[in-house]
Amino acid sequence: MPGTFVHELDTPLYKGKISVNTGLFINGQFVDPIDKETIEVHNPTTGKLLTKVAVASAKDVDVAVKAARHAYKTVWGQKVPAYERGRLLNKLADLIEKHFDELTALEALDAGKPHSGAKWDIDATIHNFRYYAGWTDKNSGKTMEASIPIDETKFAYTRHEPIGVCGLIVPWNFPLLITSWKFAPALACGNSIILKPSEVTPLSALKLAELAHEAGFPPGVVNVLPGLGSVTGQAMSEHSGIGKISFTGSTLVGRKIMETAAKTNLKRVTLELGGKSPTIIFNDADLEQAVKWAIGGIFMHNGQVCAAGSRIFVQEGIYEEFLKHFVGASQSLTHGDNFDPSVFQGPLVSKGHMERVLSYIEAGKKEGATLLTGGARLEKDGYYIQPTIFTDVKPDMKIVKEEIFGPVAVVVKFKDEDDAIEQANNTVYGLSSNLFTSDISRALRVAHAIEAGSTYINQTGVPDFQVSFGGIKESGFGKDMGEHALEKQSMSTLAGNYE
Ligand code: TAP
Repeated sequence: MPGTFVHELDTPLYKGKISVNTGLFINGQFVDPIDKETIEVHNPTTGKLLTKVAVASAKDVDVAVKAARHAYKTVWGQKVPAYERGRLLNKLADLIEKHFDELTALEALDAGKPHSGAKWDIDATIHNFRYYAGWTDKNSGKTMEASIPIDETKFAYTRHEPIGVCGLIVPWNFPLLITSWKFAPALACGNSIILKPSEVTPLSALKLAELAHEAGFPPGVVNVLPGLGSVTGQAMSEHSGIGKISFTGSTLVGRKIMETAAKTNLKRVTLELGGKSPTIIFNDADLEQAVKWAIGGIFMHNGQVCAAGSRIFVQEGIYEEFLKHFVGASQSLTHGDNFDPSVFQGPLVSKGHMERVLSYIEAGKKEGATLLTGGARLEKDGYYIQPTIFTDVKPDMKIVKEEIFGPVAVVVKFKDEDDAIEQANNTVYGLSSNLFTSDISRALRVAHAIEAGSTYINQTGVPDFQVSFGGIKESGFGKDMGEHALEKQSMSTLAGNYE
């Protein structure tokens, strides 16, 4: 049965021990799952088994929901002052900071992130916790005049009350960071939470459970259930004791969650889903900067980024020049072990995902696109794919239409501003977009015409914890980060004389 995963590392970037409890975290303690099921967790750099962790069944979900509801009603929710929630979130941020090196190493090991990328994630996670700690006592309602019936002593006010129990379901690409986008605001508002990490990367969530307990969150307020999406995630979506699911993942699963919510207790749902984001580069852009950012935009973390700039539109005047530098830069990227400081790209997260990305590359070749560079697995252990660039693509090709979530870019020529906007918007997705130009008026005009939740000007997508982030169209709805993540449940009260 699950116990503690202990791993010694002796690398240039981390020397020391990692230890993570691999049970289910329910009601303030690690417990075995009722059905005693476990799942294997692999190191994507080597393909070897790291450990096994518990799998939560629908029965375990039910136990966790009961614990979370009990805590919400008795020691959390409206029973605890806002400043106390802020104190606990700040304490948790301090503990994450204390375990910074261990968490960074854990994320690099489990998710296949280069150490520098994992470090960035943990740093941003800490900022995020502190940001929402500051919001706990500032999320207030309004006072309004009441005019029916006309009486000068009557007024109305709204309060922002917590929802109750929130289910958080997260993917594997930024395991701890995306968790923090949901975990911190849900607790800041006074909700109890049940977190389900991806089955591929459950370890940092389990470490977070341990740290939340140490920070002093009362038992039942924070619960972490590793498990399978089709079992644990599905049971959470069905459970009528859960008032909201905050989900980040694919559009396919997002749809399923919404359907399940509609068929059960009409729980609230926020969906942060997939993308096929455009990067638009105009003739007047700083070419060197545009190449640098476009490379990061699609090849950082192997393109396993929701906002990855996977469709690159380049204006006719600089198309050939851009391609020459873009292909050259992609070929000079370094690949290898995540604990080697010179490495830019680690492996893809799993064998299954690598095979999925390779099948997209094959589809691109079959459908007649020109493969300029890459297109194959790297000859080494682990799940590595060469940075891959296609040109001569058509709008109906799979590699242009569908989210690949891998190191694969398509580069397309455009004539003018209108053409760029039309091509960029020719997608069912609307998560993010990037544009490069030295003309500020054009930048603002195009930013407002692109159908995407965020637009980055002269840089590619780097979310900021103070700025809300989320998509439109089939990229979902609801926001993570910033003030907008503090989902408000306004309750109005009308007060005044009896007459
Ligand atoms: P998914 O396969 O959708 O999985 C996301 C989470 O949902 C995982 O925890 C998964 O569990 C769980 N899940 C799977 N089936 C479920 C079900 N029937 N009911 C409830 N939960 C279920 O996505 P992924 O492969 O982990 O991540 C990649 C996708 O996430 C991409 O589409 C990417 O664009 C998107 N993403 C979006 C954003 C934003 S901010 N919009 C950010 C990051 C990633 P298992 O792991 O056990 O399957």
